[in-house]
Amino acid sequence: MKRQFLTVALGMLVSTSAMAGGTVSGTIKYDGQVPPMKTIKMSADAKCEAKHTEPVTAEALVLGEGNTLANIFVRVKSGLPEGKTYETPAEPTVLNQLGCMYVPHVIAVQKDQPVKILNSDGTLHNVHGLPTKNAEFNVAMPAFKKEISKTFDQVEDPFKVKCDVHPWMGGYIAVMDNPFFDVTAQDGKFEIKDLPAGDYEIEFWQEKLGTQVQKVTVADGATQTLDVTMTRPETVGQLNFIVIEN
Ligand SMILES: [Cu+2]
Repeated sequence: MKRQFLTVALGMLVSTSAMAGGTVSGTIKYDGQVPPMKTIKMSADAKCEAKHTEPVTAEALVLGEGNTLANIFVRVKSGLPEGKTYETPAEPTVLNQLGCMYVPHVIAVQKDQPVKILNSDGTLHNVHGLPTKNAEFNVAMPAFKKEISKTFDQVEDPFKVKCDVHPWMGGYIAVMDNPFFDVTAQDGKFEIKDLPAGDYEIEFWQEKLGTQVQKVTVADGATQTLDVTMTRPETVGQLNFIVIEN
């Protein structure tokens, strides 16, 4: 009798965990003419220049094989349960200054989650964040200052981070109040896990291509594929698209 009860209890446990939410995943590609990216000249700082053996190009549009899109911030725009709050991860997200570039170029964190900003270059950087909802910040990181930590207490769309020493340096930080987001690497792949079953709008953001929204229905225990193509909006002129002054 006791044994039978245990079997039933275990069975329920397994089915509950298998049913806990669904996944949305897919690949984001670029469609359209690929504009040439401007080469960044780092001769103003010998330490920056020395970090690179290959020419460095602007990151306004970073493509992988088959025109997959890097640096796409993917998030749930609508559909999450109203009023639910989510735990803040204690683990920091890292933003490195490496070869006088921001690595990764785009990051996303949850509210109050630490962003560990590293200086791996042995040269002076100046991290200048330009949020509009969070407080603006401007922190000098001399060669000896290898690490600082920042947190953001307001949800905010991706905002620019720049370096006042190296004008070509630019990156983005987005702040979320839930864990349902991702940022693509060069393979263009994203995955948002553990979504409660329901209907959602998923938003895709790229710094020059703008945003795109797709609808998706998520079922418990299932993966829904959402392959997305982004292209240059009419309003972005071809030249504007590629010009990054340095
Ligand atoms: Cu710098």
